[in-house]
Amino acid sequence: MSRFDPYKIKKDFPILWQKVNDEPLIYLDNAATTQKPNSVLKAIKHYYNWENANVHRGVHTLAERATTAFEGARESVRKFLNAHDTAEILFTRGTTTSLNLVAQSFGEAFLHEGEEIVISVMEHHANIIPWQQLIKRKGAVLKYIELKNGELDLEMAQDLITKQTKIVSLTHVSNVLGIENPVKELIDYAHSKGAIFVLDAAQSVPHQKVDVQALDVDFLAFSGHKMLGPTGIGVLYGKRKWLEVMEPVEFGGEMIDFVHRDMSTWKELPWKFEAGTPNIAGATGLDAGIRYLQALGFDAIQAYERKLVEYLFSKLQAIDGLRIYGPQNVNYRTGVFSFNLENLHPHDVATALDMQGIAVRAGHLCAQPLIQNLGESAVIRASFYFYNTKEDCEKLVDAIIAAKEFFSHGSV
Ligand code: C6P
Repeated sequence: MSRFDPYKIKKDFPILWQKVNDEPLIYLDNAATTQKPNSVLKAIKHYYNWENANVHRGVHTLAERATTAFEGARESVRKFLNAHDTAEILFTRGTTTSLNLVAQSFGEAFLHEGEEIVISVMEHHANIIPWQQLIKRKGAVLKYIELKNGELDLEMAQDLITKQTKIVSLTHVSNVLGIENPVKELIDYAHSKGAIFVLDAAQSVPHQKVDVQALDVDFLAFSGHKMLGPTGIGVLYGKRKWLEVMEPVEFGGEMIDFVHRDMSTWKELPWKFEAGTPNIAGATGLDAGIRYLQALGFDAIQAYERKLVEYLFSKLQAIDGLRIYGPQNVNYRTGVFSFNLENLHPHDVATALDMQGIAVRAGHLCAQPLIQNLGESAVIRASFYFYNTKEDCEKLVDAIIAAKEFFSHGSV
């Protein structure tokens, strides 16, 4: 912990050195996307300067370098997740594409009329709509676990997950409430009823060690851009036993073994799910992002983020007229804080903060059922990462108080 110096770390992220609206940038929109350290930028540049070629095709030296870099990135992801085998690591565009792939491929093959999918009211749209579309095609049923005291209602989860359930798909950490769900318990429960479990790990994998074998999860999805990597690259982990019996959902080059005039056969895993030229540069950037996180170590990251969570939560709680959504017990919180200020529109507050160089998100956060459940149409969200500092949190709090005063005087 003593080696963990956020001020030194911040120097690795060139974008954070700038001024925005004449103020030093304070970037608190990390749940939307994180910034990229020099090592990630360098890895992408190195790839284009020295290795760029198409993968798995050419025999020339650059093609071999590109293939080695791409497959090396897959091995990094495998180790990162502690997956058994690189065959279980599929590169996708991100969490959204990964979840759609499971719905379209596993769902298409194994979900039958009348069977049930269980999700929760705190899901991101990417973990709602693919299932809505699937049940329409299949005549199946979609059920929602509701909230109780700002947390997932676990009794309701047990009532809803039955022998009729084929798929349970839940978020690990909510992008609105910042709460971490007790997924191991739920995975075991789903399995005891014969259902598979899909984990949306978009907001957890960037902040903590996630071990797919220890969790025994069937599928896990995440996005590279939320963990220092570039946009357009993500991962779907799937147990080999499922991926082997699933059909691809995209077809074309790269994924075929042999193409006849009237039928084709597929390559082995993982390539049968990766049609077309993949995001090779993106994979090398993700690889560099993973290395950066591993060099810091998740124990140190989590210990540091924990301190910031406690600090910011207590400061926000002390602001008169500010309502924080999600668990009021700080132990259940992560670095995602959604809130509203009495009588003020979230977009006005976010704009006022931006004028002070502070980047936060405002809106429905791609989680409309949850925002409606909270009785709102929009919220303000500040979300941090390990390069944020206590000073960033102080400035946020001061800026919220200043915005509140500005608007209340403006309305007199
Ligand atoms: N949430 C946010 O500001 P993509 O867009 O595919 O990289 O990730 C989708 C996604 C899925 N699940 C969860 C829990 C998420 O938080 C997100 C992305 C961003 O909250 C952008 S809407």
